[in-house]
Amino acid sequence: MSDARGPDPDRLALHHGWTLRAVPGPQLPPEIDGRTVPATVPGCVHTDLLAAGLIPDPYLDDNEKALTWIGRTDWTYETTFDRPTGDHQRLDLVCAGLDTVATISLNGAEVGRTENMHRGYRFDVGSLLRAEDNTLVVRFDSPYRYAQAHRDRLGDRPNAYPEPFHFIRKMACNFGWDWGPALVTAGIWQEIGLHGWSVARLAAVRPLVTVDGRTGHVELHVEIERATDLPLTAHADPPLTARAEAARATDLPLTVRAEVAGVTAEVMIPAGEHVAVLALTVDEPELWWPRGHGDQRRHPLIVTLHGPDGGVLDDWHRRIGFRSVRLDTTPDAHGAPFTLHVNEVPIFVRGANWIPDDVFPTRVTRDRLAHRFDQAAGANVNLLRVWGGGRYESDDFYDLADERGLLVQQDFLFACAAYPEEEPFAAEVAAEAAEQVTRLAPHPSLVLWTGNNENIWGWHDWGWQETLAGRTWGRGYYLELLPRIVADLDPTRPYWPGSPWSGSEEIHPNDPAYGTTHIWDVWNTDDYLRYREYLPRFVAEFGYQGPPAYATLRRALSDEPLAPDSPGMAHHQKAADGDVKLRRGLDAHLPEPRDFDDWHYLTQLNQARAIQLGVEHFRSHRGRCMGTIVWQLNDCWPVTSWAAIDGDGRRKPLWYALRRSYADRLLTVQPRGGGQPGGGGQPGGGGQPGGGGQPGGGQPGGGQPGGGGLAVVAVNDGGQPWRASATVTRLTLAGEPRAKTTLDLDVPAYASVTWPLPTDLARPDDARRELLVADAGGDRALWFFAEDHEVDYPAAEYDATVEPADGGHLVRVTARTILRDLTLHPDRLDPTAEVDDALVTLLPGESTTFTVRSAAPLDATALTTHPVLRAVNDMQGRAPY
Ligand code: BMA
Repeated sequence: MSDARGPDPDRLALHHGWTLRAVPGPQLPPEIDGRTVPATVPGCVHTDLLAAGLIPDPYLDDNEKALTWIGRTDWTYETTFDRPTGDHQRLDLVCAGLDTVATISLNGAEVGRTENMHRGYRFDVGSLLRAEDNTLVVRFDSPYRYAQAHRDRLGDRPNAYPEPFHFIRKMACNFGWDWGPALVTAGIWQEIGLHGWSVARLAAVRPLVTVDGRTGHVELHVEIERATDLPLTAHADPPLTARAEAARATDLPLTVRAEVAGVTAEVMIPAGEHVAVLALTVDEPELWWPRGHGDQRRHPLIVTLHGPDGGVLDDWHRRIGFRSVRLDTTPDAHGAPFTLHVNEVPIFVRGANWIPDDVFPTRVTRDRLAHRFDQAAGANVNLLRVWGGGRYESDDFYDLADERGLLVQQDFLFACAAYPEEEPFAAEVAAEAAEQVTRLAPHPSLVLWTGNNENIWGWHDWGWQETLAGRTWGRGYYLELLPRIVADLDPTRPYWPGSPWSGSEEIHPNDPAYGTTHIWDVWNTDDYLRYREYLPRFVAEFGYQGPPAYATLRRALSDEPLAPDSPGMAHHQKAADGDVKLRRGLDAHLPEPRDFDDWHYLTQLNQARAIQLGVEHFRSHRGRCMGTIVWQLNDCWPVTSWAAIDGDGRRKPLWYALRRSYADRLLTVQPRGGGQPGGGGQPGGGGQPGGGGQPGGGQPGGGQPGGGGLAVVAVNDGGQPWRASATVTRLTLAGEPRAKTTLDLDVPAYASVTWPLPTDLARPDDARRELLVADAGGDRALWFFAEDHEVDYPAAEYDATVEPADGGHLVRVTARTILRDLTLHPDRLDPTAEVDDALVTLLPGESTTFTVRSAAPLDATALTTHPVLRAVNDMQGRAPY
């Protein structure tokens, strides 16, 4: 639970002996009716039923469809326990998280009711406990019934999906999303237990950490609860007022002490008072830096509460980091930037959007998060945005982010809908926000709060205003309540009302020239070359779909054979017209697939190409643009989606493309000169991109503006200058040079430099048979003058050898012809197999070595041939299907 501090004699976890049963109802399948099953706490109904063998795995085939009754059922959890020994003035039942509409009863007496998954609850239950055999029951009402009742009472509000997720304070994507199944959970989803205490306890500790020059400051806000305070529940005896009077008379003065980095502070809380503020000043503390900018030094902060005799009543420990954070949005000649400064250093954000890593949150262990974070860091990501349709991420999540120097942007939990501001929602949102801002305050990784995901944009552009006819939609949350809570409780962190948001209600919320922008026309309606028409200040979302790894599909789907439209594939594609959009992308760029294997390789490749093109374009405008957050890092189940890491945790080709395009040092060839942004300012007026520069979509030329030139751009997001001699060569596909130049790269730390190329390099003699290669001491950039389906590729020819290596194999491929985007899919042979690189383009005569790790030895021939080893031009000369 959020206030748990390790083994503690005063705390008793209530995680054992739970059972679960459904409240009878007509929707129940016969095998469930009347059954009581063992329950895991923390956990949820779905995982308990699965463990009991009563439901099929919701992630396989279309099992999801048969399980909708679960969210429409009421459920009862029950356990028994003995009263803990020890002499406490108060015994509280502490529930760190209940999902969602819960009635808690102890020995038949109602203790409380809750209706917000995103809050923790504490109930004074001492007077209800007996020595032995206490019965604790938590009943969960159907989230649908609750949400629909509020919807009917308040009037419907528009949203992105036909589900009532905006009428309940519960993880929105639980009701399904365009990458997620509708599996509406219930359960005790976080820790639950008893807390015995006397005199007083630390109710909230909120360190506000700032750095001023070389001095670190901790302004520590402490709130206490006294055993004599008014109880939270109504079963008090004697009556409340009499008890309160008696309490004030017996209150004691208390002391709070704090220590950090060798500095201590102490303050007295007089009788009857509940709050204290302590100031700790640390000279020249070692700082916490985001990864890529320095070390992640953390300092233990210890807070203790003492009674009049000096004895410790309660304590609190966290590791904080000294760092400053500032968001620069000062208007400039181009609009208004969105530049994050940490320790007064402007950071180019190389981000990824984060969704819940599993539909069932208790499966997301600390180890799993650590692995996912290593994958994020491995792709050179430096920021995760916790998207507003999920959850306020866990203490483990934030601790691991602190440890690894991953910056975190946390959305308040509102996504893709008009949210009611009437009660009970206004009070729930206020309480939830205050609790979460307090809980997350100690974490240096948290650098930005955002009001919502796409709701202000939706209000502007998605026809909501007519439908709403004046009803509330959340504006008061995003522009009044939440900024007030952040300013009151944690003014050290910036707040931004929405993603996207332009900084003012006068400016379209998705205007790329102001603040943050989401670019979705590329995926939904246009080609990915259109990324080049944008010159945004900060891209908070842009994404392109691809299917998961083959082994992931094979585990999840029993389709025989697999086809893009086979039943399981279709069920695990949740995006509107997803397959049509995938196909549109293939047609614009790649050869026609002949079978499922081609389709799988090419759609994954196209996803990687699209995002790499976007990232390289945005980074090449470093300065004007100061961040990209790709949609999305991860998945919550096996699905075709925008993710770089699929629902089984496997890296898709996009992951390798991100690693390359998010590297500290990026060498890229970009169109420059002629109608693209950079020459003439923002595409489109009034926030609607599209009117401006026109790099021809789909025409040969790989997006090169007609008649425009090319430039080499070197982007250096590392802390050292980048000095290298670079060669740029125009050559035939057979490797014969046609023109060549050399450049002396000298790129300062955290900067970029652009070199326009002379015409003899920028203009091919034959666009279908040539490419450009820029090389700078191992960093390489390629430019093809035509789309792949137009390039006159030779059929792929290569030599390959396989050698055993520690825990796997080394696969060495030597190209006899050009090999375009050579990729190994060893998971096709063994689901444990992984490879260290992908999307490698070799010129004739060049070699590369892939390191494959796998639990079992792999067949050498299979490993070096179709469909495991693929290149775009291995399809040359074969008929489409
Ligand atoms: C954005 C996100 C998500 C969605 C994604 C893909 O709108 O905020 O809501 O899943 O696009 O459509």
